[in-house]
Amino acid sequence: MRVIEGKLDATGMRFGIIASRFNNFITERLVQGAVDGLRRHGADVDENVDVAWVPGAFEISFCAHKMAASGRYDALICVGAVIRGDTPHFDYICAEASRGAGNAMNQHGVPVAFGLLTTNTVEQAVDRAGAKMGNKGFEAAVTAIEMASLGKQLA
Ligand code: INI
Repeated sequence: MRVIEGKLDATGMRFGIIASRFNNFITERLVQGAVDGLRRHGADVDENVDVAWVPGAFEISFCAHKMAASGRYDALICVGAVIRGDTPHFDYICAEASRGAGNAMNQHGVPVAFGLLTTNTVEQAVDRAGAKMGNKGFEAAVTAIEMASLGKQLA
């Protein structure tokens, strides 16, 4: 049996992080977590990591497509924070962000990790941005490394 699985070694790999500014008190922490996750697994974050900021999670899709199409990255990491309000706006934004990230991944063959928080409350978002529930930016970075490694093996 041949087992194929990604390694958690980001040495020499290039990553793009797409971060939304909306709720930036959360998303800056997610970016920090993602960069920390890449650095601690061997990425040269000064040379090989780009961070692109977009206004809100709705715009993640556009940026993910552009960065995936550029051929510059082994994997992309999307981070953002959508917090439910009183109207259905939340659902439209989350749907577009997830659809866009998935399409960018599959259309361009570049792994895209989805570190978008979609929460009912601010507290739930804080918990997932470096508090009780860890840092989803860090987790997304580890996923991106694993998938980039797997992608290279499958190429
Ligand atoms: N964008 C977010 O990233 N999170 C939110 O919680 C949010 N809310 O609540 O409205 C949000 N809205 C902005 C949206 O992503 C777009 O930037 C805007 O609609 C312009 O296209």
